[in-house]
Amino acid sequence: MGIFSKFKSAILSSLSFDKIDEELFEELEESLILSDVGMAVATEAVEELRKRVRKEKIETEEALKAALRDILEGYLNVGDPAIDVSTKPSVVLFIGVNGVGKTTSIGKIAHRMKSEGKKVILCAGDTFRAAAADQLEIWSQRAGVDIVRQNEGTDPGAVLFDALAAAKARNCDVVLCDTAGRLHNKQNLMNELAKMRKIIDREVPDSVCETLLVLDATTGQNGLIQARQFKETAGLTGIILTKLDGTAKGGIVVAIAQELGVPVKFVGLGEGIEDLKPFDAKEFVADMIG
Ligand SMILES: Nc1nc2c(ncn2[C@@H]2O[C@H](COP(=O)(O)OP(=O)(O)O)[C@@H](O)[C@H]2O)c(=O)[nH]1
Ligand SMILES: [Mg+2]
Repeated sequence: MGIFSKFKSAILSSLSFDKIDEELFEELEESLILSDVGMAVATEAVEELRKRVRKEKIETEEALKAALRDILEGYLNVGDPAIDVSTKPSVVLFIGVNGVGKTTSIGKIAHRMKSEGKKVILCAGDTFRAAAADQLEIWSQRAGVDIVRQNEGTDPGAVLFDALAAAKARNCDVVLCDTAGRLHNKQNLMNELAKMRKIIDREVPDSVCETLLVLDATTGQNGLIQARQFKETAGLTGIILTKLDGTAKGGIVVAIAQELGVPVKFVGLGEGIEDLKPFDAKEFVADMIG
């Protein structure tokens, strides 16, 4: 059973492929919309499928599914699915609204990177609530990596400054930086990120810096709206899609990748430290289409 196999029942299993006709195309489009790929993607994908069926004289269910897989995979392959950690240190900022799974994803990714032999340090950039740094500290202990934190209410830029200094002094490979969900407010977010990037540019000028948007898959189309807003204000380099274990709505990543051109890097599949998987477009689509 595949990781994303919940989609399978959600999408194509109820369709009858006896004949490839207009009725089937319409049913396919409906099924795609149900999986939350969005109206625009569903329409475009099926239109493309119609063309291919004509051009390639597709007649069997298998060939039809292969063509649809290929079309959707094309939408998902919009950039490097790996997090760029090619400089020492590299910096990764995690942004997104409250409750989507930023802190949890940082813990999982820290664990993963550490097991790959990287020296990781966490930056408790969500200084809005004391509990946020406490939560990140628990993850740092679970993952067995260092953390830099300060008191509640400290300027996140100051915490990042300290974390970068510690990363240099301790010869770390990667700095994973948490942020506060309240940054969702446009102006706040822009100001805060501009400040953080300035500090990064000054303190570790040759470092690559990724800005990853964390999205909760269970929110479906709402995720697309968040992604649009964050892309406009924050200049995203990737998406982490969490809570795919609890939903059949993950099709939303197709809409996000297709519309915004931002690659999905990891998916969250539970609350545990191992419940994270690199995103694999081929596997995802195969589970979706069957
Ligand atoms: N089922 C499931 N729960 C998750 C996943 N990622 C995070 N969570 C839960 O979502 C809640 C919010 O996570 P948190 O990391 O605090 O979100 P943040 O506010 O964005 O930092 C917590 O209860 C997490 O355990 C996931 O992939 N699957
Ligand atoms: Mg948090």
